[in-house]
Amino acid sequence: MRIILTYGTFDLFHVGHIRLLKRLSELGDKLIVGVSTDEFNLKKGKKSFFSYAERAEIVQSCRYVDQVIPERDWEQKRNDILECNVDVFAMGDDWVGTFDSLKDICDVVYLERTENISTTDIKSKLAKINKSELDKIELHLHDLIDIVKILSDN
Ligand code: C2G
Repeated sequence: MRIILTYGTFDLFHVGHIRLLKRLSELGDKLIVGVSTDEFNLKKGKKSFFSYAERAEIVQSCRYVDQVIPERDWEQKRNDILECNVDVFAMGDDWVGTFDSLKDICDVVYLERTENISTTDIKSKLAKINKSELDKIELHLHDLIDIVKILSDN
């Protein structure tokens, strides 16, 4: 039984996450995912849209994932690897080199990230859509006000 372990926030679950988890599941027989708790997210400087419970439920529901555990701090990886008999610790390559110190107890691999998608991008695009929609509505409102003024003057 070849066991794979990864960690992440997995907020606003998207194809970048799915493609990584799919590739990780193909590396072994069991994929364990450490999902960052809301408290740990704050330590990472992140505020996720979905709560830990929702993000854990979404990741657990993914066909490629066998088990979800909470990621509460930076230091738990070594202990998790030993306790879960992990063979391969893997992350997206935005983390390349960061966890090489774990190579004494398991293989450490970094897989290519999926280009052009991230939770941060999704959030900023959504924010812009609201803004541009509001701007359009405001423009039409001013047109309506002008028409009402003309009509009331006549
Ligand atoms: N990812 C990816 N492609 C993307 C976006 C993310 O392959 N377009 C990968 C990341 O490289 C990471 C995983 O998906 O391996 C989860 O990404 P995040 O939810 O952003 O997690 P992160 O903030 O990187 O947390 O202790 C490790 C941290 O908890 C990792």
